[in-house]
Amino acid sequence: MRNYILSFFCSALALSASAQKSTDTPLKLWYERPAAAWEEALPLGNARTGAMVFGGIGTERFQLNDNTLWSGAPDPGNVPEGPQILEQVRRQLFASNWDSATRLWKRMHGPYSARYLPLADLWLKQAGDSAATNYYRDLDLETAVATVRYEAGGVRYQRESFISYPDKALVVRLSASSKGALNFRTDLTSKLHYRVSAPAGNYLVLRGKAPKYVANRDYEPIQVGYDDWKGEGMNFEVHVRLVARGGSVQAADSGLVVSGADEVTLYLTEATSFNGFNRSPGLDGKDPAPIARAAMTALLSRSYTDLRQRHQQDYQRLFGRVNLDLGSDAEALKRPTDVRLRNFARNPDAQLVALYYQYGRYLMIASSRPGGRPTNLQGIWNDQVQPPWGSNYTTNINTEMNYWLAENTNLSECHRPLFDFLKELAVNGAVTARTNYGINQGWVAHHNTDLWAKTSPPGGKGWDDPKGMPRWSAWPMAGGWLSTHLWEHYRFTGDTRFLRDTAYPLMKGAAQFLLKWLVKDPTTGYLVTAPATSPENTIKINGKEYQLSIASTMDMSIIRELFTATVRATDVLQVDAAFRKELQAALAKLYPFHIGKHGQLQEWFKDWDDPADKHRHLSHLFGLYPGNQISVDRTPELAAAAKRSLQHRGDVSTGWSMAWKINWWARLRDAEHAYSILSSAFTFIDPKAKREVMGGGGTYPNLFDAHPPFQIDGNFGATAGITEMLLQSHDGELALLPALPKAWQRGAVSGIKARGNFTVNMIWAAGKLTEARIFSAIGGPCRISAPVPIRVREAATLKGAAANVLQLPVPKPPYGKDPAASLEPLSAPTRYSVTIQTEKGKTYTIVPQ
Ligand code: FUC
Repeated sequence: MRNYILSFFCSALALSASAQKSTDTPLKLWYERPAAAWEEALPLGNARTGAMVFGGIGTERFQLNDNTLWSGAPDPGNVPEGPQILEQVRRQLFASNWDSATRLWKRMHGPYSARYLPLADLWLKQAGDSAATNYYRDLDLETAVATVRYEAGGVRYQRESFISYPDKALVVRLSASSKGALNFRTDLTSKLHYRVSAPAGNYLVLRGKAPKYVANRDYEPIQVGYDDWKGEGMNFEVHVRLVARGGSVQAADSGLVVSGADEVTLYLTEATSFNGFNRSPGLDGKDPAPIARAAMTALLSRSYTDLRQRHQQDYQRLFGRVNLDLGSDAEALKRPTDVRLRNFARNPDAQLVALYYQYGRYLMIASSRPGGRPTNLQGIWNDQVQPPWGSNYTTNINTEMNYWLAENTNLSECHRPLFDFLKELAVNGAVTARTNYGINQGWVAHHNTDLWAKTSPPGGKGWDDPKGMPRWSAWPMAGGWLSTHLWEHYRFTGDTRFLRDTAYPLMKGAAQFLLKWLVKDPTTGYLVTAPATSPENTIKINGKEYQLSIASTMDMSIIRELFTATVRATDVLQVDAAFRKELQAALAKLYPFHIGKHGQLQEWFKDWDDPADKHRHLSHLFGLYPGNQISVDRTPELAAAAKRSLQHRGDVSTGWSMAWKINWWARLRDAEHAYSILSSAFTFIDPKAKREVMGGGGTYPNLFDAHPPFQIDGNFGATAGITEMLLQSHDGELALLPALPKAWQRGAVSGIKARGNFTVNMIWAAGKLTEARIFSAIGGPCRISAPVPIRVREAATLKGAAANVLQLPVPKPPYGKDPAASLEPLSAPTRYSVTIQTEKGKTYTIVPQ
């Protein structure tokens, strides 16, 4: 263990992109049985094609996805009479008629988002015996290869599979210990409309058609509606080619039959007719056939070994940047992953936490790569035609959480699909802003979106859906929140060209819309939002629930965060002085935070908070995380109020809610509370149990997060949270080990990132920092803090450092207090800091004094 820490620490210090191979703690999810349920299968992906590998014995199944395969077609759903509706809604709100405002708002509803759909299934059916011994399957996170091995009838079989990003294909290598032992049939099926043909003896093609409509509610008359093959709805093709060594491959009944082969390589490529967010995929789509075929043809010139090497190199370039060692338990390592998960409460083996952490990074690489679409509620993995919440983009937390780990776990380029998507949302969102709200500047997006970059409020257009709720639909804040990701990308990378060309225009557009969306509250004189929700929660006043009011804390926090970032961006870029002034003026007039009578951070416009409320959303804590308005050092009173709100809500909730709580407690520097919530993520969830839709959290055998049901945000949010426990950089300094729990007495991490483009390696023992190395990619002053007095080994410390990307000043937000509120400002353990002037390309060693 000790050697391992040292070796990885030293080699990682070179901060090279090459992968570090750990020997005694393999990063593998492994099992002794095939997957009996989808949540036991193992995910592969190149961010476009996804596969869940079941590892069956008689029958192997690869459940396939393509991240552009969604139902429907562009359907803006804007409401031309919107400006009048808005006026009426506001009139009701300012007269405190919350209910009539809510009823009126429903007329603003556009259609629900489209649904993300499964592509196809690839089946390999082995002839003969399905009883096997010595069964083993795994997913190796260091290579992104899934392997299945077993013995049957005296023969040892092995299947190895991966999905290559550079070569755009799923590749499976089947081998056996005896000559001629491979006898199986290959079929393709789909849950959507499809036809299969075999244009050659070793080649299969599945042509498919997606529905033009998939219902959101089970009471809609049409649940899954198709056009004919030439009509509306996505077209897609899946191509399979088999190459056998020995024996034969023949086409039979739309399948391929392999007889007596020694070894078989299966290649699968696929494509959809997706032709951009604003084009009908059925009437104006691309032809998927030549795309899938061209990808297949390109594979012909490469050997299996070559393809595997190219895949590994590409993958390890990203994955190998970070190592995390929290210690390991030799006994635990001998057990399959699902057993370790079941044992976690009794034996919280820290290597499972590290494995889960790296799995979060693996899932990000497998589902979000430059040029592709952003990850949806299930990443790219979905086997249902009507998946929970349409497996869509839910932007009032889930889509954002999916990207919380992108920067700090050193996968910055995986963030890019989200930025490309924002460009599309900005196009559609400008039309929605104009049509629905009469706002001619900037862009808006609401709580759900999809492949078609839908920006109108969801909720059911043209029919009065009883479940279409203003408590989530009246939320024109998605553009604002998502745009803060652009700013964070800049803060982590210091990439000014990105800020100028990509980030700033989008941030500006989101801010322009929100400037016009704000209205003056006639009673307080502050700028407020109206209508306002605290996403999905309701206000409880004298036993009655209300959905809408004005100036929710979350609305105001998102606006404050975005405006502050946009002002900073104008400073960095030296542009738009007049606009900057407008933003500054608005910032000064925004309805402030309030501390309510229970000592809580007030969620609503007035002190309506119910301390018994256990709602999963705690959107009013946006300013603590992911925002940067509430901080233990700068605003200890607000931090104490945020803590009180967290205590009221409790720990147990849905998967993503608990992941958010890890990040909040880490920001409050309460290591033990953050760890205790993280530990409860390791509650084994049996996929065969009823797919409950609200709550509990936990993890499925394949380490997918359970809302339940499966939602990938919890995986990503927890990985981000673990990083936040080890390193923070939001508050003008690089805080080393800000929330290190007792459970991680010794450990090491390398390659994680901080704002200001610093790469950080740390080693600690007996709960105390032993050494940190900080690599500065762009230079600049850097304040470093730690729980112990520290010094810099080989650089002069700076007095009164100038601000850089890391240290952009963050203003203290003003706040009011209920006269009845009583609480002490939060006091956190003492920290010690040093400031250095870093030079670009240099590494600095920090040691305890
Ligand atoms: C929001 C959340 C739910 C779920 C869904 C996808 O509606 O409140 O818990 O995560 O999104």
